Amino acid sequence: MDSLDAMFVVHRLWQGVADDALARVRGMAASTLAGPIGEPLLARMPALQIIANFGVGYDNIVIAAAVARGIVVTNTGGVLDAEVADLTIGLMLATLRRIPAAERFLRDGQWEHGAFPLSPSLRGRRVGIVGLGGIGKEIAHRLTGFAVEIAWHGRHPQPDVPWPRYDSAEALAQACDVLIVIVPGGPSTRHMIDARVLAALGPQGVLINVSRGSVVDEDALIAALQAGTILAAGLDVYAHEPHVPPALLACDNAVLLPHIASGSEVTRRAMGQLMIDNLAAWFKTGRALTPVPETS
Ligand code: NAP
Ligand code: 8YV
Repeated sequence: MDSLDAMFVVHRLWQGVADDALARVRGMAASTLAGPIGEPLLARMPALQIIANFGVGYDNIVIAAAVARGIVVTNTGGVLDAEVADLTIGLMLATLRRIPAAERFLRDGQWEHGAFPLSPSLRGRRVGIVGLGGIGKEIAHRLTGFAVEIAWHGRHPQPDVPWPRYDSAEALAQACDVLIVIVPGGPSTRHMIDARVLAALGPQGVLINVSRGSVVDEDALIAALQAGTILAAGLDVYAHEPHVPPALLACDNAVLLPHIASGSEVTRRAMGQLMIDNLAAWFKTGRALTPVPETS
């Protein structure tokens, strides 16, 4: 905010902005936590040229509405890939080895009375990645150091990738026993991970979701965790953040994080800088640095 204030006249939408001021706004800095940014808001901002999003995902923006108005949308891909991949690996291990439960066990003084129960393991598992983009590839590269088999699903083949591709999330789930989900949110991936995919993952299967809550059918996931259709889940994202359903909170076989995958100081600063650089470049040169494909 300090950097934006130094460069622009900034109106803070959450404090209320008069219609005549809104009508003169030419650039928007947005967060993936704010939304949906669609026609009702854009219609009040006829001078808007660019929306710079703080986040690589931009499902908070109704992209067709922005395209229809000729508005450029930018995101912050790349600068967060390594951070999100690191957290994903941590969440996967925490879920399999039950690290949060083990720590609670120690702090509760239970170790005095006996050892923590043996946990499931990553050893011998095959890990499937749904969405082999910038972050998915960083996850896959980290996994090569863990000596596990890797496979993936995406809509398009990637000839340079050494890992086998499956045609659907369900086929990938059938072939794997850890499923890591890292596709964009939005209508095309809504409930892509449903009861069928979870059944295919199987009773020893572990789901790790760091993408968007909308990608997983949350009710089906809760039912699968309760029934033992899958073994466990590690989640960073939810259908209605920051609300997490009580039934999910009650699942001992779930490790639940509050959407923190990119949430280190250094990475959030890099994301903020790229968002600001996009606004600065646009108003200086008429070109954005990292426009999303729909508006590039
Ligand atoms: P990216 O580089 O654009 O990669 C997305 C990948 O998903 C692509 O390889 C794409 O391949 C695949 N994909 C897209 N739609 C698909 C579909 N319908 N079915 C199957 N595969 C599909 O994006 P990224 O930087 O890796 O980020 C991915 C997402 O992670 C973001 O959009 C965001 O929602 C989420 N994210 C979450 C956090 C967090 O804090 N938890 C942080 C960063 C990102 P094809 O086009 O070939 O299908
Ligand atoms: C952030 C994210 O939590 O980049 C994304 O798509 O979900 C995360 O990096 C988010 O952008 C914070 O607003």
